[in-house]
Amino acid sequence: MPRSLCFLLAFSTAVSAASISGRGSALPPLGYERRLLRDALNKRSSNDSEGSCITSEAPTVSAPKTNVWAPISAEDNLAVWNLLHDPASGLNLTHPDEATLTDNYVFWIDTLHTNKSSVIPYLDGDGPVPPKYARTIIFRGGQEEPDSQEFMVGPLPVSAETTIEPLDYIYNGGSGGSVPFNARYFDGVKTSATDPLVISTMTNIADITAALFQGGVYYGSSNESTTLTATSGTPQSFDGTQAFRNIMFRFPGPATYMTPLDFFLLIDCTGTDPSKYFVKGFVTNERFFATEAELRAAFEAGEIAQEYDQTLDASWALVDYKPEMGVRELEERFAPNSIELGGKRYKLDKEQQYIEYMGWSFYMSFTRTLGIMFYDIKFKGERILYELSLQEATAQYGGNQPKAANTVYHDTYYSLGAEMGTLVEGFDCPFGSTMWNISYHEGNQTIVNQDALCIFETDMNFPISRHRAGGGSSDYGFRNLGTVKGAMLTTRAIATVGNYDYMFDYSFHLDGSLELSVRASGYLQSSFYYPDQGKWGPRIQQATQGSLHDHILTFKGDFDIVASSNSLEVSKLVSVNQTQPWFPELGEFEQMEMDVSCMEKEQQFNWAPNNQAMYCIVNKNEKNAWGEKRGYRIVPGRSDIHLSVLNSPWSMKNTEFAKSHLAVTRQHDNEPFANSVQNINLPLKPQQDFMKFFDDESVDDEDIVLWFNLGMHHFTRSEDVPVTLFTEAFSSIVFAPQNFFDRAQDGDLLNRRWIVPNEEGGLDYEDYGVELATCAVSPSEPVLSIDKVLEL
Ligand SMILES: *[C@@H]1O[C@H](CO)[C@@H](O)[C@H](O)[C@H]1NC(C)=O
Ligand SMILES: *[C@@H]1O[C@H](CO)[C@@H](O)[C@H](O)[C@H]1NC(C)=O
Ligand SMILES: *[C@@H]1O[C@H](CO)[C@@H](O)[C@H](O)[C@H]1NC(C)=O
Ligand SMILES: *[C@@H]1O[C@H](CO)[C@@H](O)[C@H](O)[C@H]1NC(C)=O
Ligand SMILES: *[C@@H]1O[C@H](CO)[C@@H](O)[C@H](O)[C@H]1NC(C)=O
Ligand SMILES: *[C@@H]1O[C@H](CO)[C@@H](O)[C@H](O)[C@H]1NC(C)=O
Ligand SMILES: *[C@@H]1O[C@H](CO)[C@@H](O)[C@H](O)[C@H]1NC(C)=O
Ligand SMILES: [Cu+2]
Repeated sequence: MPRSLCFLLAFSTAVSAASISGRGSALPPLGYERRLLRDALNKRSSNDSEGSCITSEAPTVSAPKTNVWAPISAEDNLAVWNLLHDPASGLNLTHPDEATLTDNYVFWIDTLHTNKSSVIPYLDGDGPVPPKYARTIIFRGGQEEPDSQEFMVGPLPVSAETTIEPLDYIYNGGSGGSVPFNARYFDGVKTSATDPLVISTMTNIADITAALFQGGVYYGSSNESTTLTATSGTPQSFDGTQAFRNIMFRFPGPATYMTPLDFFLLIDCTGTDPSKYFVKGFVTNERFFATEAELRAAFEAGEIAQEYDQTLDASWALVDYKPEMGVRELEERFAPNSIELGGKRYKLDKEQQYIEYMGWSFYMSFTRTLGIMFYDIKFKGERILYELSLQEATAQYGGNQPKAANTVYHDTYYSLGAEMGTLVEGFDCPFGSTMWNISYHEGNQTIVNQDALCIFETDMNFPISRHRAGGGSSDYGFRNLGTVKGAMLTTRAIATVGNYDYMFDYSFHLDGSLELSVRASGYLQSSFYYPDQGKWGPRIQQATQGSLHDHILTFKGDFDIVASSNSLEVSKLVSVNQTQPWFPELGEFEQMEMDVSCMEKEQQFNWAPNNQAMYCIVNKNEKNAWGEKRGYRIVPGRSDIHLSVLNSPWSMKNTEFAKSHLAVTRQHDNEPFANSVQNINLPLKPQQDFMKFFDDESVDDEDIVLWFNLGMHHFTRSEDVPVTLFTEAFSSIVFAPQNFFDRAQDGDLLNRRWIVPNEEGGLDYEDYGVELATCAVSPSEPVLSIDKVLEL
């Protein structure tokens, strides 16, 4: 039994190596984690091509085509920046560091998506490589009619042919790439313009805030005597004709989100002239005071005393070790890990950001707003998806106070992709994961987020298939048994946008299915605790309420099942009365059948009640060996929801993509995105109106796009302290072959066992040549010790 012996040996070596080193228990957990992070940052300096299963690099492959979706390079960004700032461009730009409200300056530069119509002839034929373009948003406060205008700049690299043109064609709201001044992103320039009003107002009532909030005063964020922080969310306008800030005050510190106070200042900040900004009022104790005089009168009458003190020290809300919580037996031992014992089984073209794995192949891209994106996803050489990308991360809150009631977030507004940060090997991703950098542009610079994307194959910890069939029996009571090992390749990135860490996993399974999951961890945007406001969430600390909210993650799946012409087939399970002559005694009786049809027109729709319908993207022109239409099924996973509130003024027309579980539209070059990045401040007059995608076009045997939502109704709880847990805050969906093949795609896998009882009463054991790996886990090289991992 050499094989099982080897396995036992490997197992015991790993255990003893970890326990001999004893470093994990000798060091305080925080110090230990820092070492790992430092290690992740320094990356591996040793010889990566060595054979260890932890250090080995993935084999390389050459992408069949140039990655035409790739992000623009640092050189292109700099050249675009210089071109924009060249006086000859006529844009009259000021450097952002010196800009005021009434100057023109660059907000950001990013990569413009490449039109599918120009990609397909290149990808599938001899067409030319499509031209590359940058997109840039320019704030034009220096204009007669101030606005924000987006431009496309290309072709790249910058040459005499390169032009700067308004980027209007992807927006359907009526004003193209122009966003009114009042609705544009509230950057530092715009926020500081409101400082004088906020500071003078809060200074005038410093005696009141100090008395109510344990000495809390606000004289501006840079004043050394200030003891409060000010925060306002979005939207900050309804339609661009007004601008406002509903400011909430909190105690500062790393967990400031968890120490909110019962005090709000509402200001109007419409236009480019700060002298015209004014105070709309104050809110505390669930009462509104239009003027400082009214507030002061109530204060002096003792009417607005605070029932609870907020905690000044928020150490209870840090994600650090809490020894006072006690000890869990054996927990000082190093936790289990997933290791690629047989070496890496996926191939990479790092230059082209192209990956091959077990029949899968795909390209990756990235934008600062949408994060990581996938293109030309094929399985066994046939295209399944042209594009798979996040479109928006929405969160909407509720509460009887200005901040929670007002808050809707679109995280693309905050450049979600740029917030995809460094991952900790061994904790955020398995040891030995391939780590790629993510970079984005800031001004004329390119910022590198090191090791922000990890790629790894893991054991699924359950077989992809197995069966114990009749036939044969042995001394072991055995019957024929077949079992196939489960594994999957995952690409993962975590975006920390303000208070939340969203973890995005795209997992490619051996059977041709593709799973997407999103998990959320991080601080609740909490509210001050009011005993009568339980309907907006529970009390989670002495003066803190966890505010009720929804998270909706909107994705685009541009399916191309073998080719671009696809249909959305709905198979409803219906219960029907029928008779069958061989059951005369039953008369009419109910049974189920499938009612199959294809959707005709573009539409938004929801999962059927009781999940009693199957939705498949099929290619009517492609049949499998049995004459069935080849397709992929959209399999609902966990928590596939839409927004709870459909008619809120704060999300009325700019968040329509989050208001149904699913939607299907025709693919168009001018409808690449569900949302626009500055739409959040335009709920009543959107720059991009998702509803306009539904203009009665046919989706039957056409190039169609499926839009789908993952998410979570966040019923906040004490266990969201210190942070929301990834275990529970979790949503997923699966795309699985549905008659795409003639049989399950596991027969060609060698990592399996076929065990049959033999004549002698023993077992014949077939391993198809795939022996248990010894890899680094051998007596001569106990690589699994923690020390060794730290030194990689
Ligand atoms: C790295 O390892 C490979 C394979 O063992 C070896 O050929 C090469 O010389 C090593 N390079 C260095 C710099 O040690
Ligand atoms: C250029 O912008 C500045 C403000 O930054 C403005 O004062 C000036 O009038 C503008 N020049 C032209 C020609 O528009
Ligand atoms: C992409 O397609 C749109 C719509 O047809 C067109 O207006 C635009 O110029 C195209 N972009 C490029 C870079 O060719
Ligand atoms: C900070 O604010 C206080 C109170 O308004 C003021 O007296 C002081 O001058 C400010 N400090 C600075 C550096 O502006
Ligand atoms: C990531 O970026 C760092 C710093 O720019 C660089 O040293 C490293 O080689 C990069 N890693 C990869 C995998 O490209
Ligand atoms: C970027 O701009 C800054 C000034 O804004 C300048 O000092 C720096 O040299 C520029 N970098 C490059 C690469 O041009
Ligand atoms: C089948 O017939 C029974 C008896 O008439 C009726 O109660 C039931 O609702 C029918 N079922 C369906 C699905 O029509
Ligand atoms: Cu949440």
